[in-house]
Amino acid sequence: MLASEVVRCHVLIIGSGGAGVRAAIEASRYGNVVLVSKTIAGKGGCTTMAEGGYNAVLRDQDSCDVHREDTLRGGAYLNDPALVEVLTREAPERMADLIRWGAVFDVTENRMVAQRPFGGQKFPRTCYAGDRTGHEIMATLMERLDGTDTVVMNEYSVVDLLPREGGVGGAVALDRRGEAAVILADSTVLATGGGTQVYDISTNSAAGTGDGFALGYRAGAKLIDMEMVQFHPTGAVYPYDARGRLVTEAVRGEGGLLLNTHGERFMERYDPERMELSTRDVVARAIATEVLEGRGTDYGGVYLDVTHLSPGEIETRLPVMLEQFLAFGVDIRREPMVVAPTAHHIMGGLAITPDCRTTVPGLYACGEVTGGVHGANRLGGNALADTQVFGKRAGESAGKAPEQDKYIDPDRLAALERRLSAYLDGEVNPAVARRELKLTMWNHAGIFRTADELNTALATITRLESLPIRAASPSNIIDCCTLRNMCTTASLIVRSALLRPENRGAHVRKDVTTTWEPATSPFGHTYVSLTSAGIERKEAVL
Ligand code: MEZ
Repeated sequence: MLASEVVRCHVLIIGSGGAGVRAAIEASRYGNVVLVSKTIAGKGGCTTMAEGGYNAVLRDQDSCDVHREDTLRGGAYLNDPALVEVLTREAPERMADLIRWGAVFDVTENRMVAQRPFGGQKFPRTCYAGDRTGHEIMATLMERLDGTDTVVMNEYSVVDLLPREGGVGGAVALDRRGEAAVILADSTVLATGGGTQVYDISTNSAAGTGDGFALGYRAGAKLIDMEMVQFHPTGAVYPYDARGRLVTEAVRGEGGLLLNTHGERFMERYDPERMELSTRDVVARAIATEVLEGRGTDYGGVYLDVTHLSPGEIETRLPVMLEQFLAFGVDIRREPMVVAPTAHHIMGGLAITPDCRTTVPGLYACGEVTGGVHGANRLGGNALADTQVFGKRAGESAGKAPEQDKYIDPDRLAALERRLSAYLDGEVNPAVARRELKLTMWNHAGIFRTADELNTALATITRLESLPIRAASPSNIIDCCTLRNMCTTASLIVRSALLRPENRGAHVRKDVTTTWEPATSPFGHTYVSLTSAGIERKEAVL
């Protein structure tokens, strides 16, 4: 099964969303690049599904300092300030790259890039292409990638990173038939995106199974703040099969109102100043509370209403929303949507430096698989900017890395082959275990948490991890590997949630009464690696 193909390159990029493709474009200036994509590159990740926008300071009345302060405040000051500084300073330059490469954003009457308000921001700085911003960005990046010599390996899933003396030297990937390729590289970039598919209800594409968190963890990297899971306030609630699908924040940015079944604009009770444009953690909790306290709809959601906007405004500014809801039998020009929180983004991840080095030599990371940029709560519109800013930086750092010996350790490969082949003799259908994992995470590690619930989740995850999972054929081995990654990601989330004894940003422990003013919390990052786990304490504050 193994090593049917051996590929050697300067830079290996794992992941083909906005961060991975941006990294590949940059790295290809320095040497030969291989990009491994679990899906068809450019089609599968979450970037293409990002609807509402990209935050960048483009007007004299706005400033990078204000963007930085909005991001830190929104992130409950858990963000790494150096990463936020980079994000906010470089987002406009990376936006300019996209425009130079042909991306078409909406413009104002005087031909400036149009910007709309998004939650938690003091200035309307979210640039957009209708409500298909990510799609426009991804199409542009893919065209640009085509102009480089990058070799794209479509529909290959990485099963493990390959160690090299004290670091990482490439990866092993399986194609759809279960045939392996060994890719040896001087430097390796993880750009695998997020993992909220570990929850029952999620906005993520099917590819969002948290592979990168698990690959990085197994390779010895340090992960921070994995408990910080963003629940997007507004996911579709019905029909059943569409549950969780993203209803963009742009709906609220364009003036959409949140109402409970009593017709109340309930955000007045939770954030009277910012109302619907409060930060996502606050709005998601508000909606969940309305539903829990009996003021939700029969479907378990609240109303999101844009019927006061003109049909023309809805048709031009929210065309995807209009089309999506028409397909569900709802005309949002005439009736409200029903929405509820949905797992959207993991704000924790691999610890990185501003030049995207992880704690493991030879391994770089960018985009959602990293932690520290968004702190305890991400502002809508900062993720697309993150992919471009840190994608470029990761590609550049990996590209500049020196050449290394590229060798295959036959013992290591033989052990991997034995582990993968064992799945063919397993007993339990991975789809059954996957279902249980997703329900467990949704029910016990969601918006509101307690230590008891988290321990229940951890016990289930530990049991699922030990099951003899079965691959019905070699092409199903990857399903078993994916389940293993999902279990690892879920376990990292839950273990980290148990480590943080405070309520902060998206992390709410109902059994913990301690709430600090975010800026003065004595706690820093939670961290988990193969060798240690804990929470940083800021002695100076204590
Ligand atoms: O940054 C995001 O998550 C985003 C823009 C999503 C959305 O609501 O459209």
